Amino acid sequence: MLKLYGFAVSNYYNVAKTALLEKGLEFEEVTAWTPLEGDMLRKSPMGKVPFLEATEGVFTEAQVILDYLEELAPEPALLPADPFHRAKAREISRVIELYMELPARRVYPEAFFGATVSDETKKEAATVLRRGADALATLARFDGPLDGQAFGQADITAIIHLPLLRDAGRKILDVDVYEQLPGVKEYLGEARKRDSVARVMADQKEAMAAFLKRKGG
Ligand SMILES: N[C@@H](CCC(=O)N[C@@H](CS)C(=O)NCC(=O)O)C(=O)O
Repeated sequence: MLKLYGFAVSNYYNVAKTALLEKGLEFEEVTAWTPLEGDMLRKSPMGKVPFLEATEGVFTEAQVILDYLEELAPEPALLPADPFHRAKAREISRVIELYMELPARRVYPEAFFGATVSDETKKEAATVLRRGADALATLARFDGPLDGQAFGQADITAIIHLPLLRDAGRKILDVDVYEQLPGVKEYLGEARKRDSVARVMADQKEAMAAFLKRKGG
């Protein structure tokens, strides 16, 4: 059986978990806290979660996991059938990860863990985040599936990452990406009704207490 390693507070872990649930695949969740050590670090050499263990071995990176699942279990599809629309769906996911989640992540230590981030970092992060949100507003629609096709990878990426990065942006950078994304609140409200998303969010809420305890919160 597939084993998903990580913890249910991690947004990247939750991207992979939502895809597994959407696919209806059987999988086991194995808690792996960061910083990873020993055998866990050998399985995920960059020290990050999630990582997935299949019968043949282990691999890392949420997007790689999504693409593996798509090949392993093509139905229900989480990417459009034709190459062009697949590329457009992946483009949305990449923009969210590279130009929204990653810059916002630079200020997570201050937003969520009581640390301090330099003004220079904040300035850089705010610039990229604003551009990323503008790009997403251009590429995606919020009145149904983001790519205008069917619910899939791009939606999962958005549903899991946007609320967290928006929180950090609002708190620390004075950037509210939702103001740049008309219709996003209604879109996310609808998305939360999906069984997969509802389960992931409920599990995340439950896991938060254990997470904060570890962080000393
Ligand atoms: N590019 C990675 C990012 C994963 C990631 O940043 N995970 C965080 C938890 S949300 C983590 O493991 N952080 C620990 C670290 O970076 O040392 C992916 O897509 O899976």
